[in-house]
Amino acid sequence: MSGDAMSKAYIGIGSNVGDRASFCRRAVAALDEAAGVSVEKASSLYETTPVGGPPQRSFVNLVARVSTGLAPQDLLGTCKVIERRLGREASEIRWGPRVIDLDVLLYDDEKINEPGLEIPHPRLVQRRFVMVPLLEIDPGASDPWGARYADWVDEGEGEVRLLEPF
Ligand code: PH2
Ligand code: MG
Ligand code: MG
Repeated sequence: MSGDAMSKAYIGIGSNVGDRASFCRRAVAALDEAAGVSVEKASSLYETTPVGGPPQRSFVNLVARVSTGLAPQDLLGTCKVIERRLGREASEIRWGPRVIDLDVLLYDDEKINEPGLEIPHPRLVQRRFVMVPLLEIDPGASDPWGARYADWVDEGEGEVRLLEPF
């Protein structure tokens, strides 16, 4: 799509059911294969304590940076299709166990507040399982108002430990 304006987005990926790392890697591969999306960079995989929800197994999390020609709502739709393809069931407890979860965290410098889609992701800064991998791939990442995420990483909740390189 040379010449077309591509957008840059960050996708948060997590799993805490079954072979968690494998689900995460399959999600990255599926993103890269999706029409209009290419994965530019993926963080390491982290094992993270659950934040919110019922008592549950620890998660494996990572963040991927993508280049995309899709509009934000279409990128979200692609994420939902991948979740279903990897076996995610529709009716789940909020913040409960899931085989795979893909969240659009940031999309260029856009600020979006629509039903089902809020960008930047509203809980990004409170979650170390998002902030740590995001800052690994882009230490200078900032929000659409210009605040640097590196200045906020200590505000987050939960423990994060490096599991394996991508
Ligand atoms: N996702 C949630 C709720 N809590 N905790 C961790 N550590 N990792 C997650 O991906 C996660 C969570 C809701 O999507
Ligand atoms: Mg989520
Ligand atoms: Mg989600």
